[in-house]
Amino acid sequence: MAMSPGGPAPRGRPEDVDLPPGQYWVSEFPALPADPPEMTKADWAFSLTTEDGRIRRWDWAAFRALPSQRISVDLHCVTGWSVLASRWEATSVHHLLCAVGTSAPYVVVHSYAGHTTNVPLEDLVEMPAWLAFSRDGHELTAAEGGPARLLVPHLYLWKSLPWVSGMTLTVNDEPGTWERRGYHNYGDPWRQQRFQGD
Ligand SMILES: Nc1nc2c(c(=O)[nH]1)N[C@H]1C(S)=C(S)[C@@H](COP(=O)(O)O)O[C@H]1N2
Ligand SMILES: [Mo]
Repeated sequence: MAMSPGGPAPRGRPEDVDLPPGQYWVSEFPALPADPPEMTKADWAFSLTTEDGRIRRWDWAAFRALPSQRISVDLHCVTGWSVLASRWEATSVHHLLCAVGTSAPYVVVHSYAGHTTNVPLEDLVEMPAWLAFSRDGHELTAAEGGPARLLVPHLYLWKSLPWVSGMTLTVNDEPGTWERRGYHNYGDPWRQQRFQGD
């Protein structure tokens, strides 16, 4: 691909890709909130807590030693915009979950911003879900949700927590920050599950 002096050429709208109902295409990610938590890689860790209180922890070096892949994903924000074919480098959440034994059906995801979101375990195991640390060839900045952010491309983007800090496996489904504010508990963009009752 030709590079313009200022960086990669702007992405065009990929042809033959449908958008979920009610979504519009944007070429670039709108900015996240301006006050990202400052988390250096030296202090960063991802903690996985099982339903019976066992904790498995990866510091940055251990996390980056896991296999990773270059992926291209379509992401759909509940506010209406979609970015298609965004390019990330990421580790499969499945790799992390495989490190612990669990029969818990739900997951609460935590972020360094103090927010949480809930996702069925099956969605993180059966569907591709990722911890991403790089986008468009550069390491994620704090403004982009780094050092690492979750990507759950088949659900609305609020489920893909920026500044991810860990996950807790739970026996009961526990609504997270946005779900308690009235966003849909599951959030399937193809079924327009934006808010409770949709
Ligand atoms: N700190 C923080 N802010 C965030 C997010 C987040 O994960 N962490 N998600 C964004 C996304 S994807 C959405 S859709 C909105 C939803 O919250 P709102 O109803 O306050 O706009 O929050 C945005 N702000
Ligand atoms: Mo969003």
